Amino acid sequence: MKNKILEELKAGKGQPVSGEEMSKRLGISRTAVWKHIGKLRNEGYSIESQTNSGYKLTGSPDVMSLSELEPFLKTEFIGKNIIYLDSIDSTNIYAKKKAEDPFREGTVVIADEQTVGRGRLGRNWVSTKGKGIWMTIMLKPDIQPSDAPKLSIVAALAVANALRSCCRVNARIKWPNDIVTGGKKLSGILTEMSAEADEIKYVIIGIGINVNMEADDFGQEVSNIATSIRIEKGIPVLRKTLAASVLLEFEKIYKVFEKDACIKDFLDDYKGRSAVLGKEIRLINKKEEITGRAVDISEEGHLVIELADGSCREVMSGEVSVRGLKGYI
Ligand code: BT5
Repeated sequence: MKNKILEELKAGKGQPVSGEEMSKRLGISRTAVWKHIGKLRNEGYSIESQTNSGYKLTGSPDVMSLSELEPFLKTEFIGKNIIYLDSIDSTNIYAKKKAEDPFREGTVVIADEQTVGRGRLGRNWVSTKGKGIWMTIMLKPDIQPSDAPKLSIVAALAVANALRSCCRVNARIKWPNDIVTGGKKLSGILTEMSAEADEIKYVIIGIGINVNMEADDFGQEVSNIATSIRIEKGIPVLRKTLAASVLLEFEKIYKVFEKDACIKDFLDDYKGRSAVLGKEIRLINKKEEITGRAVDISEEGHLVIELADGSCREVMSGEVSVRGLKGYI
């Protein structure tokens, strides 16, 4: 009912909406209308009450529910179904449970806070309430399971593009899918899949973006390597416009990718945003540690490293650090 009242107020387009008319239209008492108005105010909506003329919506909070995102969302199917949660352990954990049953392609789970946000390999992801975009896109692409990791490339490029166009942040991609600026991490992506033989049951793509976090929010250890848009730009940013822009960028690139599971058509864009190409790097993965120069990214999404002896190695996974003034960071 609260959401219906909100719709009524929004339909007023800045003009007062009479409490009596809302109560008639919605079949509830005027006292009930007034109580729901109170709840909306508690959620951060600014609503003026005007004797005789009714209630006027004068401001909306930066909430990423469907009704708040919709006016900004220009997509065809990504985010057309949004599950908005005030607080959850992890949007990826939630999405995985949801994906066990049939779901609408492009459903997006968004939380205002994650209490157990997850990174890769069981690592922790700091997800402070109200200060970031913590969301998971749910997909069932018609591609081979072996091609699914390329979706992280799709997501990383989408996030980097959105950060640039929406916030004018010089966002670069640290292969394969960290988004960094000035050597610090602004966003991370966690892609997970469930598949049987050669069929994908679902892929979920978790995206975390530090939007309005301040240094204290990260905790001591993470604050050395992390940053936010607010820290970089010095001003707060509206999360819903950025979230809508990420989803639109994602949809554009995903539509190209889905045709033949190929990243060729946007690989040059990805390379153009790279934070590692041309740099001396160190790569550590489960099997080995390699130092050399990052020279290319293949159509498989692998990183090509030129070793000291001039030979090249192609690697599928690993943590990259870039050689800087203070060794590798
Ligand atoms: C990632 O892991 O970068 C993937 C992060 C994915 C987060 C999203 S949020 C929505 C969805 N739901 C989830 O539960 N997860 C996804 P990784 O490369 O393993 O990086 C993790 C490391 O980054 C940690 O060990 C910390 O050192 C650091 N870190 C933790 N929180 C951070 C933050 N908010 N910003 C930057 N770095 C952070």
